[in-house]
Parts: sequence; structure tokens; C-alpha cells
Amino acid sequence: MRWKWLLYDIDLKPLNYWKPRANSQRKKLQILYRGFKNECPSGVVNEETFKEIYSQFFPQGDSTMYAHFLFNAFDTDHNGCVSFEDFVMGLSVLLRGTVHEKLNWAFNLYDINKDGYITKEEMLDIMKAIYDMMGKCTYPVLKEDAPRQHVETFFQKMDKNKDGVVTIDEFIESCQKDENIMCSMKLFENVI
Ligand SMILES: [Ca+2]
Ligand SMILES: [Ca+2]
Ligand SMILES: [Ca+2]
Repeated sequence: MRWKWLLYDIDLKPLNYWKPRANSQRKKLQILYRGFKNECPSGVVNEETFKEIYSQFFPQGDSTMYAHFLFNAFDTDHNGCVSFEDFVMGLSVLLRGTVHEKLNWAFNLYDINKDGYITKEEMLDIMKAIYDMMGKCTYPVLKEDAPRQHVETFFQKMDKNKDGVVTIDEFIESCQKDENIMCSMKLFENVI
């Protein structure tokens, strides 16, 4: 199997888009990549293993839900397992893709049921998962309703035609226009 890893070996260049965060992002990706290689001699990872590998990054919080959503975003053919090819394809978008490609990937993550729209509930689920993962140590003064307030603000800005759902065009347009949304949503820091 070793040839396979070599074949798909990628150099984990730091993201040049978010310079200040690039080092920690790179480190996370390297750990995940190594974890994948070690845990999955078969070249395929299931959701449980993925969660275990992922929880190493956030020992202070509960990353179960976020890892679940992340797994579904990597599992592009939705067959319940992420192959090394799926994984490397996702990584290469996140590491070397254009902003547009990265936003597409993020949209897919937020669109939990993959129907092409992000609802307020979906955004809230992701946001709650992120807050859970960060843990109380990171945000000691976090209020219970913080994720909901966050979502309200983003949703108002993103749902341009006010039809209650965010389309890919609305998502990309508002993320590109508003750096604040992009930063606050931690799209690229937390996407993986
Ligand atoms: Ca798959
Ligand atoms: Ca959806
Ligand atoms: Ca809309």
C-alpha cells in the first residue's frame, strides 16, 4: 500500500490567503494527513475514525458534531466512507484552491442535506457545532444564545432576496463582499 501514499503525497503548503493563521492551519492539516495515513492502511476512513483523528485538534471541546459535518463534506459520493482520494481532493481545494473553490467547498459543508440551499437551521447547526468544538476554555464568557445571534446576523446579510434560504450565489457574493463575514465565520480556519 505504501506506493499509494507516495503517489498521493502532497506538499502541505501554507494557505496564502489567511497568512496569520496559515501556520496553525498547516499544522492541523499535517496532523490530519498523518492520522489518515496511520489509521487507514486500507486507504478508507469511516466516520468514527475520522472523528477520533479530528478530536485530537480540539481536546478542550466536543468536536463530534463538527467532525460529522466535515466528514459528510469530504464524503463527496455519500457512501459513508472517505477514501484517501476524497480526502486529498478536499485538501487540495482547501490548500490550493481559488477563493471561489474554497467558498464552494464551505457552502457544501454548510448545506447539510446537500439540497443546494443553506437554511437558517443548517447554519445554526454548524455554528453550534463550532462553538461546541471550541469549548468553554476558548470562550469563557460565551452566552447560550451566542450561536443563534451569530446566525441571525449572517443570515440577514447573506439572504439577499429574503426568501429564507441562502443559495450558492448569495453565499459567494456576500462572503466576497464582506470580509467581516468571512473572518467571523472562520470559514477557512474551521473548515477543517
Ligand atoms: Ca466516499
Ligand atoms: Ca440544505
Ligand atoms: Ca435567498
